[in-house]
Amino acid sequence: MALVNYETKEAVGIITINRPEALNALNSAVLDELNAVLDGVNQAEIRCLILTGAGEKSFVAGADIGEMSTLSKAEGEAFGKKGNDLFRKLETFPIPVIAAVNGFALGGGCEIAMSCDFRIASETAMFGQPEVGLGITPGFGGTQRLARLIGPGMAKQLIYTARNIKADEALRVGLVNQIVPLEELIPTAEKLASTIAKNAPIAVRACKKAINEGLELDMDAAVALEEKIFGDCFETEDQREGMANFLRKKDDPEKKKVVDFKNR
Ligand code: CO8
Repeated sequence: MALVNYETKEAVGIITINRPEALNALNSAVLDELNAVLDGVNQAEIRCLILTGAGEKSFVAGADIGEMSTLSKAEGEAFGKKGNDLFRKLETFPIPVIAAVNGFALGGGCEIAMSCDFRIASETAMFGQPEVGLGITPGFGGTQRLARLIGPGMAKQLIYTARNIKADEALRVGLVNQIVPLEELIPTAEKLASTIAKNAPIAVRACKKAINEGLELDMDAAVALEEKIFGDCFETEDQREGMANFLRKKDDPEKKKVVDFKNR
C-alpha cells in the first residue's frame, strides 16, 4: 500500500500521508513518496492542494524516531537536508497548499504543516515541537518557520519547553487559521480549496510568490517585486476576461457573473 495517497477532485488535489500504524511518522520512504507525488502533480489542471494524514488520530506525529535513533552526525545532517529540501519544495510549490491537520502535528508534523500556505485544524489537533525532550533540535525547519509564524518569543517558549498545545491555543497564537470538528475538516478544506481554485490561477500563484519572496526582502525591494508580479498579470487572458466580466456586469447585471478562468 502507498505511504502517500493522491487523489484529485476537479481542480483540487488531496495528498494523504498514509502510515496510520505509526501515526503517519515521516521516515525516508514517506519523504521520498511525498516528493514523487509533488513531482507528479499536474500543475496545468490542479489549482490547490490539501495535505492531510490518514486516520482520525494523527496528522503527522513527527519524523520517525526509530529511524533517527542510530544516525551519525553526518547522517543526521543528511536526514535534516532531505526533510528541509522537501518542505521547501512544498513551501515554494507554485500552487497553494492547505494543511488539514487532523490530530497530532508534532515535531516534523508541525514543521510540514508550517511549510504549507496555511493550516486549518480539527478540534482534536495538537501541535508541538517536542525535539529537545529527545535530545535534538527541530530539524525540518521548525526553529525558523515557527519563529516567523508566531514570533520568536512564543516560538522559543514552545521549543525550549517542548510543550504541546491544543488546537484552541494554536489558533490563539496564530499557528492555525480555523478550527472545525474533525468530521468537518476535509469538507472545510475542500470548500476553501475549491474557492481558491475558482479564482484566476496565474494571479493566485503570483500572490503566493509575491508573499513568500517579499517576506524575505526589505520593504523597498518587496514592493518592487510586487510591481513586477502585478505587471506580469496584464499579459494574461485571465486578467482581460476577469476585468471585462466586471465591466459587462456593470452594464447589464444579467450578464455572466462567474468567470471561467482558463489559466492562461
Ligand atoms: N516515530 C516513530 N514512530 C512513532 C512516532 C514517531 N515520531 N510517533 C508515534 N509512533 C508510533 C509508536 O511507536 C506506536 O507504534 P507501535 O504501535 O509499533 O508501538 C504507534 O505510532 C502509536 O503510537 P503510540 O502508541 O505512542 O500512541 P499514543 O496515542 O499512546 O501516543 C503520541 C501518541 C503522544 C503522539 C506518541 O506516539 C508520541 O509521543 N510520539 C512521538 C511524538 C514526537 O516526539 N514527535 C517528534 C519526533 S522528532 C521530530 O519530528 C524531529 C523532526 C526533525 C528531524 C530532523 C532530522 C535531523
